[in-house]
Order: sequence, then structure tokens, then C-alpha cells
Amino acid sequence: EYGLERPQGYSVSFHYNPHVEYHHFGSSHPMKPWRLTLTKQLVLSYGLEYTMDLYEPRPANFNELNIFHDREYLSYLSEITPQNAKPDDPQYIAYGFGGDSNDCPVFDGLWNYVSLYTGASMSAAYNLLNKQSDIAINWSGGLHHAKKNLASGFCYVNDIVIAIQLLLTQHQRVLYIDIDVHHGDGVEQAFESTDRVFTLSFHKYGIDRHGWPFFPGTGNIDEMGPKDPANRGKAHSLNIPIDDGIDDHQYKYLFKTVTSKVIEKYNPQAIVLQSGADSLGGDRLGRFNLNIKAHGSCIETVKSFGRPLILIGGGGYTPRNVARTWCHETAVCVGATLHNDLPTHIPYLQAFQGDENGGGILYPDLHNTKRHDNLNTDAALQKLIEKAMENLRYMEG
Ligand code: TV1
Ligand code: CA
Ligand code: ZN
Repeated sequence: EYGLERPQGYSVSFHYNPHVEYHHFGSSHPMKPWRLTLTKQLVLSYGLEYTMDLYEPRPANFNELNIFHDREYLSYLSEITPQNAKPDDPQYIAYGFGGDSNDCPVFDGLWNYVSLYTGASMSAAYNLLNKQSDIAINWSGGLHHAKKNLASGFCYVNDIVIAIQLLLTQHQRVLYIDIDVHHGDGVEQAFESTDRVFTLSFHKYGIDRHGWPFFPGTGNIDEMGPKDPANRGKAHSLNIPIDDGIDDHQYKYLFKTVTSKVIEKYNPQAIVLQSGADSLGGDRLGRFNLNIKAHGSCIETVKSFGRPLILIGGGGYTPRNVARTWCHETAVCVGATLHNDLPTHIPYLQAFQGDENGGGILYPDLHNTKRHDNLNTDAALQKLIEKAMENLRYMEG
């Protein structure tokens, strides 16, 4: 009916607790959990729920979050509310809440929110460990900036680190790949001293015309983890810094060349892929010019290696395009092809009407939103690939 073709033998599970949708960071904050409502509605309207196992995971508990985060930080996080928060309390500032940018506000239900998205990532990890699926999806997770005792960049609890730690109970080597437009610094830092996790992040890197670095300001090509040769984590991080406006062709080539080499060399037993949708063209915070299918081709590339895979969300600040992308990528996982015309019976259809040139369709041309000139030359990208290949030679085989 909707162009659904049956899978090529991959079993896919979808881990989602709808209560996560009802949390609000604040009216002007770019992180909108209701983009997950839109995503779920699109997935359902294309009938993709019949092609996967659906799970409604329980929230993670304190002790589970304590696998990575400090007790003191978690106690604070579990007790803080908009009513009892004291913005000049030294702990409030030290733990990364509020601040000038208000990236990490304290909002109603905050502890419930972090427990729900982390519970879903844990459920995805357990499902792979129990061999219940080949690909486990959690679009509500992917909060890659959180540190063990610090909230950062809209992230309070690092569900990715916790999911990887679960995978490490059975797998010797786990590869983390991050296509969010921001550097996956929290995950990189968490595993900087081990050779059992390799972290690979593609992101915008650079300083703007006002002298501000693009958040979080780390992730240049020469940042490969600890330099100390005695440190097992040495050369087990690879960062791919990209400039504004990269297009589909360039990104696909860069991603495929680098990722294939990393998989070939590191030979991971499981992969976690953070698929932040803020690397799309027209994103409110992003700087790239990618279309949905180019973004999705990264998932296809990773899937083709046939390793157990957790696919998680992340950033994405133009909600209708976040939903389109993650719906498309869900279809990629199950091996389905979707009609460009959106099903007419979907709730929230108006959310997909009347935008740029995407009224009523799944695959609008996002490159033509042309908000960022392409500052990446093919020659510069070729040099970047060469440097990446050189960095990989420092990793012991
Ligand atoms: C409240 C209200 C907070 C409006 C934050 C954009 C806001 C931003 C807001 C914002 C905003 C950032 C910084 C500045 C560091 C600060 C989920 C020197 C319109 C994974 C996190 C980006 C990205 C943080 C998260 C960044 C993710 N950009 N409006 N804040 N200070 N913070 O630059 O990787 O996608 O922008
Ligand atoms: Ca990234
Ligand atoms: Zn991001």
C-alpha cells in the first residue's frame, strides 16, 4: 500500500516510551521533545510498526544511571525542581545547570525525562545482547554531551555511554559513530582510557565571525585521545571537523571512506550510531546542507557491515525534518521504501504542510534552503581524509 517492501533478513526493534514527549525545556529552547511525537506518528502512518518489534521500556533507575554518573551529581539531578532551584548555588553552577546560555534548564519532570530516554537506550542494548534483534532503535536518546558529573549542551545523562557499557559486558570492541552536527565529546571523553571503544564523530568545527567557536569547541582532526603511549585509549578516537555548507555528495563520500576504513581496521563486534538530525540542511542550529536521503545513506553504509547495531537520535531542531529523517532511517533499517507523498490520514499533517518546498511530502529538497554557503572544497576534504587515514595508522591493529 505505501510501497513497503519486506526486509532483507534484518530484525529490527523500536524502543520508545511515549511519556518522554510531554517534557518541555521551556518555550524558546530549541530542544523540543514533541519532535518525537511527530516521528512516531510518521512511522505509524507508513505502517512501519508491522515490520519491527515495538518495546515500551521502563525508565532507568538511579543505580543504572550510576553505572556512569557520580552519585552526588545524580542525587542533585533527582532532587532539583524549578521550585527549589537556586541559580547562584555553587553546585547548580558546577553541575552545568542554567548559566548565561541556559542550555540545560531545570524543568518539571527533568529526572523522569532523563530516566525515560536512558531506559530506552538500555532496553535497546539488552535487546541486542539477548539477540532479540540485529538493529535496535531509540530515537529519544543520543544525548552525547553529558559528562559523569556535568550537564552540557541540552544533555543531562549520557544514555549512549550507559548503553555502550552494557554492550561491553559481552563484546570486546564497540564502535561509536556520531553524525550529529556537534562533536560527540561526552562519549569520547568517557572512553578515552580504553581500547575497547573507538569513537568517531563527524561535526561542524570552527570559529564564527564573532569569534565564537561552534559548540562544544572540541573535535579537531588532531584530537585522537590521550597522547601517552602507555594509555590504552591512545588513537582510539577519530574526529572529522567539517566547515559550513557541506553537500550530499561530499558528506556521503567522506562518511563512507572514513567509516569503512575504521570498521575494517578496528573490526568492532557491535556498533552504536548516533544519528543527530541537526546535520540536515535548514536545521535551526546546524550549518550543513544535507538532504534526508544523504543523511540516511550513512545508516545504510553502517548497516551493510552487518554488525549488531544500536541506532539512536540526538540533536535536530527543525522538528518536521527530524521526524522525516528518523522515519526514513527506520525504513532503511527494516529495508522498506517509502512513498514521497505523506499518507493523508496522519495526525499532525499540518506540521508537514506549507514549509519551504516540502508541503505534504517526505523528502523535501533541503539543500535548496541554502542557508549556508559551502565552504568545503573537494581538495580540502581530500586532505582531511588523508589525515584521518594517517591518524588510523597510530591505532594498534
Ligand atoms: C534557551 C533558550 C537555550 C534558547 C540555547 C544553541 C538556548 C541555544 C536557546 C543554543 C539557542 C547552543 C552554546 C554558548 C556555550 C553555549 C542533543 C559559550 C538558538 C545533542 C547543544 C548546543 C547541541 C549548545 C546538543 C549550544 C546536541 N546552541 N537558543 N545553545 N556558550 N551552546 O553555544 O549536540 O544537538 O540557540
Ligand atoms: Ca558528531
Ligand atoms: Zn547536535
